[in-house]
Amino acid sequence: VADVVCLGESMVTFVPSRPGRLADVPSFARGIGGAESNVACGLARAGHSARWISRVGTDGFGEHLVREIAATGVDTAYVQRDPRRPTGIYFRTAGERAVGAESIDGDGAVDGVAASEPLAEVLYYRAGSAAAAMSPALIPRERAWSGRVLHLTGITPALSADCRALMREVTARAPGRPLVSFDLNYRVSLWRREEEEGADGESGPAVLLDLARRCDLVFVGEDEAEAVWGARGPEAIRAALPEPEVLVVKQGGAGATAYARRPGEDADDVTFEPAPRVDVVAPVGAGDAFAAGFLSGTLRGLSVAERLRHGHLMAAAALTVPGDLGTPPSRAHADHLVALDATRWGTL
Ligand code: KDG
Repeated sequence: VADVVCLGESMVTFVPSRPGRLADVPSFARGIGGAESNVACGLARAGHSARWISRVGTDGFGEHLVREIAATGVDTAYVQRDPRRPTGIYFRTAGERAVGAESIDGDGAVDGVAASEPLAEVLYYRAGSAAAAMSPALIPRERAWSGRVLHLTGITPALSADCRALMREVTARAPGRPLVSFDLNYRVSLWRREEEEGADGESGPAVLLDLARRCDLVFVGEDEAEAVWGARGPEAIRAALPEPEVLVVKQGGAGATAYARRPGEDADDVTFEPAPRVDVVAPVGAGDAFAAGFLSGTLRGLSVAERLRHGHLMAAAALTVPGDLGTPPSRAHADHLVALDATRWGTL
């Protein structure tokens, strides 16, 4: 039994080899991306057994993805290969905020962004990918669930009607199901396409709310919750989403607030932990690293405050590199820092 099973699409990522707009840069460096595999890699690097379940094409990009993810220690034995569909890819720049055809950090809004602040452009080429064909027939349910935690995100239901059916199946409440963790990851342009062209015309906000309500642990960014549900601030978000036992609201550079229902009661314990100061290189992957840190703390039975600090620590490692995956501190160093308040960490 794996500690954590992560299910979702990963893509080969192309990041400009020198700063600039997609329109201008002449060449790109290849990396890997995918919210759920990022979480699996973070957990594997933190010493947990992690499995990633997905589909890739039989092309070289699929081979590269599986090889790179397996190299971090993740079990990739259940990744399916599809000879008829390609592996998804995407191009992005490394700005502070996402904007353009596709948004990586939720709403893609440019309002309020200072002219000097660099903007990220994101272009996905993933429609019709091998992973978009994930469906309830993907793998036998008992194998998918042979973990203590099943981690999912709101990207998968934005890929296709089949993916939405799969998400509903794996989040159905059934005896003996693992702890189901869900990171909202609202990708507005994927939903726009699905809402316009999807077979069922389902709306992103409604699908995401329904799915989040079926999960035990939910991560949401304050900005994205406002963009998707119009809920402003942690209290309003908790009021809109009272079902999960634990709700974590990420508040950017300020920190994160966790609502954890007291066993047998209707009331929550509310814990805020400030984020450490970091010199941000690229924000992509930080949310995934945060989830990996929080999940690692959950698996190790740490307090909610310590889980949040572990999340911040892993996020800081991802924020300070251009790619999705940072190098987290050693277990001993992490344990030392997690025992302290982030205000005593200094700049990471
Ligand atoms: O969280 C980082 C991911 O957004 C990135 O790796 C790409 O999975 C991705 C997506 O669908 O946006």
